[in-house]
Amino acid sequence: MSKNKLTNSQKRNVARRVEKLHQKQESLPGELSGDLGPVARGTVISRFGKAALVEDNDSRISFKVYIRRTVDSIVTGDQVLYRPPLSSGDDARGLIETVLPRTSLLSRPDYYDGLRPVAANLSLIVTVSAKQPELSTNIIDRYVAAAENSGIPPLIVINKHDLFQDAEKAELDRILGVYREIGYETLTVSAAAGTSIPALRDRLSGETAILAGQSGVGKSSILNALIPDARAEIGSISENSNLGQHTTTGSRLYHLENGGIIIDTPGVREFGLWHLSREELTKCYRDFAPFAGACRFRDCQHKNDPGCAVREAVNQGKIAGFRYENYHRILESMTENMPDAYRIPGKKNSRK
Ligand SMILES: Nc1nc2c(ncn2[C@@H]2O[C@H](COP(=O)(O)OP(=O)(O)OP(=O)(O)O)[C@@H](O)[C@H]2O)c(=O)[nH]1
Ligand SMILES: [Mg+2]
Ligand SMILES: [Zn+2]
Repeated sequence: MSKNKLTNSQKRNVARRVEKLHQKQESLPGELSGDLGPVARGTVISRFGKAALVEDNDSRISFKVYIRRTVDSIVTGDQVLYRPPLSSGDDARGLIETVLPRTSLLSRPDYYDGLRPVAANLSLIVTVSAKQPELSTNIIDRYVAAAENSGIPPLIVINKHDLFQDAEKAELDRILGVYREIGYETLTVSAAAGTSIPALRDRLSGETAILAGQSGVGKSSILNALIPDARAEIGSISENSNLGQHTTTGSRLYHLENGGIIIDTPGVREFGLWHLSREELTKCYRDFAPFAGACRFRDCQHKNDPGCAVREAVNQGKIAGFRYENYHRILESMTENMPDAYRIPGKKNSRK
């Protein structure tokens, strides 16, 4: 994937940093100095608290590592310069020295902690939905908007195809047809029955993809179907709430035999979009673009405004009604559920 390759100037930068790090031993924490091997390039497989698991890019051997305090943030998928531990005991730890420039970053606003990076260097966001816990175009639209905003293309995957009745399959086809018409890829699979798993595996060849979606839609089940050796833990759907039980607790990167990379993530209740302004969300609605410029007013809210070309396109069937409704529902929920940090102090329902 050309997208994941470093430019020449980035390569020169990396070479310079490796050179510097080779010269500089003195700033290592006392207990680590001397126990570390030479600087090498690695991929962050997972992150836990102040430590991480890094896989060497040449040998594919994984090491537990600490993260140098000067390193800002580390997420699954990051490319790093690190030193492996020289001993092989259980307590042995290497050290991440630097994070290399990211080609892309998927972030998610956390209610308490602000915008948090989810995974780096992605080339594809696989948004997973399923009949269970709930098939919702609103949720799909949230992930599609997050993908658009981060400049990473989405692949809309519907799992648990085995659970759909024939009439429901027709409705599902209609919905997916809308997304395909806009230009998004879609794929219906069943992790349980193995349906279209080979097609998904082929599609992921050469990509760095993330499995994203609500808890219980079957992200880890899809991962295990793609890579049986992954043996990721699978949870059940609660009979009381019909929700997943947040079985996967941290993101983790896996290699496919065909060279693809896939990252399994914990399910989230709601992929928040508070960090986007109304204009930014509108830009994420690619199907609105041909019309939004033709609205009578420049600051058109695309609601009841006179001369709204977007609403007119919906009336004429040129924009799907559910996309338009989701757009407004997302906007409303963005303001309603927005953490105070994003609000203008003293002004209810207003964003900074
Ligand atoms: N019928 C059916 N059930 C499935 C399928 N894929 C997954 N499941 C079931 O869905 C439930 C949740 O699966 P997981 O793979 O743990 O879901 P997840 O998305 O990884 O959930 P979190 O890790 O909590 O985010 C389990 O009971 C699976 O057996 C499928 O294709 N068909
Ligand atoms: Mg899981
Ligand atoms: Zn308008």
